[in-house]
Amino acid sequence: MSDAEDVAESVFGSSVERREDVPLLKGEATYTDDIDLPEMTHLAIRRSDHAHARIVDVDTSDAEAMDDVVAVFTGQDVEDSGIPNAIPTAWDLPNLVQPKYRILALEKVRHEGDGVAAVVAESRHAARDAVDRIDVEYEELDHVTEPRDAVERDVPEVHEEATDNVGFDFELGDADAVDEAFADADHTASVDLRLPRIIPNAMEPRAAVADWDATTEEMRIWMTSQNPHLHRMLMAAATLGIPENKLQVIAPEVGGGFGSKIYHYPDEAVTGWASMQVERPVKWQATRSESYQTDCHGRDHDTTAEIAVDDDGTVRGLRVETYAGLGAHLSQFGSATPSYLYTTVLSGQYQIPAIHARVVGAFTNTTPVDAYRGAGRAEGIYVIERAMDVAARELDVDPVGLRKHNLVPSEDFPYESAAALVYDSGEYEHGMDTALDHVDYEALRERQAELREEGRYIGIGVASFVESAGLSPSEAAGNLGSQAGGWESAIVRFDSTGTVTLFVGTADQGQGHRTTYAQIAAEELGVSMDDIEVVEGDTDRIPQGMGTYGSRSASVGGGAVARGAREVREKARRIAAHQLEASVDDIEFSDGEFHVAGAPDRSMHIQGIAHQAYLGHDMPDDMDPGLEVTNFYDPENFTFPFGTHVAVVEVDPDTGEIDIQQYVGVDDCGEIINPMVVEGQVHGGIAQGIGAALFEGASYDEDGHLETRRMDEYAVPHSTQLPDFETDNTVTPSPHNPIGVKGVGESATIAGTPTLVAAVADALEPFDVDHLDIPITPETVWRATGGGE
Ligand code: MCN
Repeated sequence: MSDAEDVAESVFGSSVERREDVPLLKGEATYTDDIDLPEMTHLAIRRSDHAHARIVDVDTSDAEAMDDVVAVFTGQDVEDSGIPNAIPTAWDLPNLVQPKYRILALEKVRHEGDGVAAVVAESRHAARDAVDRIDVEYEELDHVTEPRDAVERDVPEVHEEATDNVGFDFELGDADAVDEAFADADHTASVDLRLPRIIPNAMEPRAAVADWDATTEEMRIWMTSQNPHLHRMLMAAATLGIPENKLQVIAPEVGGGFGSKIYHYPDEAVTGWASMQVERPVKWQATRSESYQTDCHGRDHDTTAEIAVDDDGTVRGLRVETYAGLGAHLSQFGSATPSYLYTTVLSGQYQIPAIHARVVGAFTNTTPVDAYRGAGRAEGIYVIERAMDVAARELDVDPVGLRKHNLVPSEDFPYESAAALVYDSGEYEHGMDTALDHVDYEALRERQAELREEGRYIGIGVASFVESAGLSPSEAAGNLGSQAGGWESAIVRFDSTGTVTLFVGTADQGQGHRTTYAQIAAEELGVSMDDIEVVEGDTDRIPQGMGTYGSRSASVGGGAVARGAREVREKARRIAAHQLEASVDDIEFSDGEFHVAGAPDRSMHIQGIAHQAYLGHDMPDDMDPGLEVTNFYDPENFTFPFGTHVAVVEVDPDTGEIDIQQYVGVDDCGEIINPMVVEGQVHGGIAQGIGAALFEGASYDEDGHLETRRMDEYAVPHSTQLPDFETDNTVTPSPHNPIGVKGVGESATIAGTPTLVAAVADALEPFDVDHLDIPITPETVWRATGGGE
């Protein structure tokens, strides 16, 4: 992978232990809630108890009179302060309806949890007590929580601007070609799919600490952020109106994000605004229930998928119609996720000549929907994988055989799909065979048949995926309406004593960047990892960045680190040539040492060159002192990780219980920086994929109240409910990435859900069940097999 020549023992590619773990495990890491500032106050937010209502009056007098209350603010106070007060979307679509989204509600609340007022008090408890004493008078309005109902039924509009609650109506592909394929094909099959809302459940609920300096008019804000620079930009330009160069955003240790900490929520902006009003530091820390109610939810798709296939198994076309819930407000990626990220992966690993998808984004009186691990890609792969399984049933053929018949062959890469992506590289059949070998697929099918004779039902689920990871080439994103770039920046800085600091614009929430970035630089520079520090998550220390989401850090952030390190190495090579009085072409590099070809004793170590570079006494004529490079890496394409996962389950039709007997995940993320980190990512991903398949799902009651508002009401899988995972990798490097890597952070979540659903549906084939909606609980299975009849 590397340009570094002759590195004795490769650091890149080895399972170096995560350096971040010791402080995390010992409780020594600093999270946002650990920040305590002199004179700090605490903020709590009064949230709407109604799904949809007009605000008649907000009486704050009782709250204001309480001990320790510093101030109480309403949406009107925010509006009157003259800040821009408008949370924007990060992605424009043709005809996207963008209603104004204020940081505290004015006139109307549109979902349970909308912020109506805020209290600043001397303590967290005083703030929370006072919030309950704010008297809000509402005039209740009818509401809607289901995306399809929001558009098709005669229900009230969430926003006056969005007729029939349509936020956007998006199409991709060639409808005529699909009609023709369906008219010509030997068979068609269809499946209705409901993907419920997923609550992201990061271990650390969201939090912010804002410190406004009224003298200098500078704001420093610590927050649980996956993308501090994006948050800085949005607070500067769209919500608070503080110039970007007077605003510092720091993401200290962040305890998980899973997509939920990308979004610029109102609450962090309210915290900042409140600090400006009271001219003291303000802390806000969400409770778990508050997080359930206000952290963006994921998924919420209601889909009909149709597939056309010939007798010999050739897939001719795919037609998809989806109603995607946007929630009550447009989040930053609420528009892009169900449109571009979703529809463009609908071809999966297969050659499908004709694809057409229509997505209607619907406003509903619910928590806004944004990214959740696998965002858009998980929903798209779920559709194509379920469609392949129902097509196999229609043809009465083995689902693996059908898949193999349609895989994109290795020699066809780069492959342009009918869903507008160009896949960079893939060895799909090899990946699939590797997974099938792990379970001995043929033998397993025989065992399944034998067990069925005995009245036992095992199911074998196989799902393959390809994912557009590494968001994204800036130009492509710009052409599609993105308001942000897709590059990443890294500063690679040698100090004068030879230690190295990497300043990278991504922001770790548990992925292990401090280890893996150091591995990349150690490999490129031939310097010990012990001499390399990694800095992320502070907009004053790292001037520019795009953040961590879309499995982009290894490929885009890592690409910037590698390119920056190579540039630094080349500068050092020229200094070495100058000081060793040799030509640059004669200078060889090995294990951190530059030496003159054929004269190994004439050498200088890169760390010694760093010292020389900062002395500046003896530099080449045209060269400035110092040894530091800033690299902006803008990839030419996404990377396309892929893989095949297999699950074996046994289902008890009498009790509905599902026993996962075996789970195999074979992933290909190109070159692997750290196999142990990758395995950890895959384990977590599978757990979340299985969680969505069998356990998780947010629901609203008929009054529009979130029913799943606490951890004992929302089933996150326990480790005891999950099997041991068998994981393996194939390695197909990305040809355009500087270090050949592809992303891995979301892969297994994308694969896990269709794999499990396929396994349960396969087990229930004798009961004529070809699909069950998720989460598939024992009750779902019991009913599907005739229980209760
Ligand atoms: N890696 C590697 N070799 C590769 C690819 C990746 O060693 N070929 C390593 C990377 O260096 C990094 C980790 O694997 O340490 C994940 O890399 P990548 O796929 O680039 O993903 P990101 O670091 O950009 O993380 C984002 C991704 C997403 S989108 C979600 S959602 C998610 C995930 O990561 N949320 C997580 N994994 C998570 N893990 C934890 N612990 N917490 C979250 O909130």
